Amino acid sequence: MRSSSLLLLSFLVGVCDIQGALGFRICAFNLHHFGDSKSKKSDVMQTLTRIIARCDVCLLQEVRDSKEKALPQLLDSLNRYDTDHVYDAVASERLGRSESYKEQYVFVYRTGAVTVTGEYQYPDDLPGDVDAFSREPFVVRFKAPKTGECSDTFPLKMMKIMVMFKHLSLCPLLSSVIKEFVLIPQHTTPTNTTKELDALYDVLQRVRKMWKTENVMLLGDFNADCGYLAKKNRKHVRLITERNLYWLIPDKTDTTVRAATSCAYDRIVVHGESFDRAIVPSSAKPFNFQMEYQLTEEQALEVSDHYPVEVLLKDLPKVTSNGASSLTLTGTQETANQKTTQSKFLSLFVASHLALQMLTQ
Ligand SMILES: [Ca+2]
Repeated sequence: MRSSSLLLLSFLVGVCDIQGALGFRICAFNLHHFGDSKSKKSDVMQTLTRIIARCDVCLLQEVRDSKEKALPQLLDSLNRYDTDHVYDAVASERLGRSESYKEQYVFVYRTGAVTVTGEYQYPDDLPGDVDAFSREPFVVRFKAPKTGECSDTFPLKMMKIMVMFKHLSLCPLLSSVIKEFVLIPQHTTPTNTTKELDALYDVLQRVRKMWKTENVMLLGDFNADCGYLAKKNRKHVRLITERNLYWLIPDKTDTTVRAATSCAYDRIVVHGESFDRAIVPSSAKPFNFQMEYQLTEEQALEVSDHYPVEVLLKDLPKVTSNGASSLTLTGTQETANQKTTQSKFLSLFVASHLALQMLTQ
């Protein structure tokens, strides 16, 4: 392959990495007793809205909305705050062994970015291990049509026009992106963390088999650190020991708001190499909303005692409906200008490469 071709190829891969860095954001947030009283605090609701509006899909935990008013209010607030997107939610039943204490799992998502293609409330009926969980995973399958389109996308279409790549499919280079994935949420019971984390492995196997998919992410407040998950017990947790599982939030991470504590309670784990490849490298991290929004510790604790954790999936540039070479991605508002700049840069590069071809022929 000629050097100009290699240059173009490396540029293309580079561009895809840049685009990936803009990404599709999945978040998990323990809202710490989210219900009626929290929904009446307007500053808290405003901060929650700003946090959740950063995400294409956001798992909420500790939703204790017995009056069923707080969640609709939060959705309303999101849709008023971010008019570029429409937010909807899918929620589990109220889960828990005790009648007096129950929580819901809720997935808030942008309707333009994903569609829900399946829901499965894990029945916790595994023979020999019935009732392993206090809050059984509410598993949801999502289709994200805007991630991972490989054919007829810009710049691929342009590349096909070019002599050098007429017979070369570039799709394998972009195989790290995925279109459909499953999220398994879990908020473990602190006193039963080891057991519940291990049992998540059984949930994973059942979901893989049931939906014939490898693209599964497990996420939530696993309480997977400090006093709740002793180092000596980790060898008993298949979610840690089994192969093909990637823990994206490292053990040294602090997902707690209190300055006095540092524990990696909240985690994101992906199953399978292809899903792992679809992750933007080093993008998994807590979102320190206290620092970001310049809150005092007290103000931040009003919102939650946890930071959300988040991760970016790579996605691809596309031709817009008006045929222009601008890029349409599922990222957030603040990245829009970057995308346009990159698009112009890419157009310029392709044009100059074509000119070079003509001159050298
Ligand atoms: Ca149970």
